[in-house]
Amino acid sequence: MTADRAGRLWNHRSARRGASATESPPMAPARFKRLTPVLAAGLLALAAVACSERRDAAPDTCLDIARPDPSAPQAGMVWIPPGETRIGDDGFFPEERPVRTVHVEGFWISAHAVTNGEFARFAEATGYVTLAEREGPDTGGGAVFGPGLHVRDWSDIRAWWRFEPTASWRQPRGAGGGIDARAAFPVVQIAYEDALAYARWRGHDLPGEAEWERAARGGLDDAPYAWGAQPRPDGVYMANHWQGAFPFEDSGADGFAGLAPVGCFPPNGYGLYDMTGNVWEWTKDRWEREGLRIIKGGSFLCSDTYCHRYRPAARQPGDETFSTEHLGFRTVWRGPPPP
Ligand SMILES: [Ca+2]
Repeated sequence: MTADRAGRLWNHRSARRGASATESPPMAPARFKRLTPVLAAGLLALAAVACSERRDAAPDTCLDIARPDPSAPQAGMVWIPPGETRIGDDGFFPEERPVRTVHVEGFWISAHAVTNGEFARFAEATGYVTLAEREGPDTGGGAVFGPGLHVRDWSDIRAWWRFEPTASWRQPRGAGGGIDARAAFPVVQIAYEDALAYARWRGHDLPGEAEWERAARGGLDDAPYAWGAQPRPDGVYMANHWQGAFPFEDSGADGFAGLAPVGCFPPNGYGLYDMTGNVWEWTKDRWEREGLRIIKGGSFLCSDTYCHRYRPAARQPGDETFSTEHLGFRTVWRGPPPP
């Protein structure tokens, strides 16, 4: 069913109210589906060539990642102490305003986004099949990024996204694009219920927005970035985002043109990796409309000139039943504090 699914999923224009221009696909205009197959195939081919060339030079792994074990819910988790925390930012996009202060109880959160290797362990242990892998009128496939040759209308994301009926976490860019040698990369093409299923298998939950943002700030409540006031302190890239003219060319000046393995950039003040950039992450808090959840943190597609959402306060709506190649998740465990 993919034509109907694509049409419905790309037709959430009303949900854009309150959310400003984004590189993300869930709110795409309905006319996206009329993108011709020939043009789409051409754009995808160009993107695939560019990505394969760049990935050869990038590392396959940056962290030692423990095998996930439901009997050890604390493994791989970092304690975030209880306290007051700032939520939001007045300096960027309307949906992040106003800044407010909230109290967050202590909790544990994954040091990094859930990886392909971890999700594979879950799928093997449980036989779980994700929404993108299921055949049906409301399931199957996901959104794939493919840079356009030109952009006439910056509110029309058809120039850089297309619906790919064969995309799933096992092949995030569709048929022919598997995850061999990508066990340490964040799992993507994950719908909300897929993320929740993994979390529950581990005895975990998904974070609320306030929990996620408190964790992402790493103790720097007054800073726009997870590491401080400047996007690139001393010229150093602190997160995987986009450099170059979006959506035409990602120069990969930060070391990665496209997705990076988890943990390749410095951790924040709490010891958490990639809270911003690399992949957006699901939270369990609802957006303003039924069927949408808040996603946080920006992705490898965030450019300073167009999106600039590799920041703790950044937030967008994500369709619960949809998946993309720039959206993953991490889990929380609301167990006892460390001794
Ligand atoms: Ca990058």
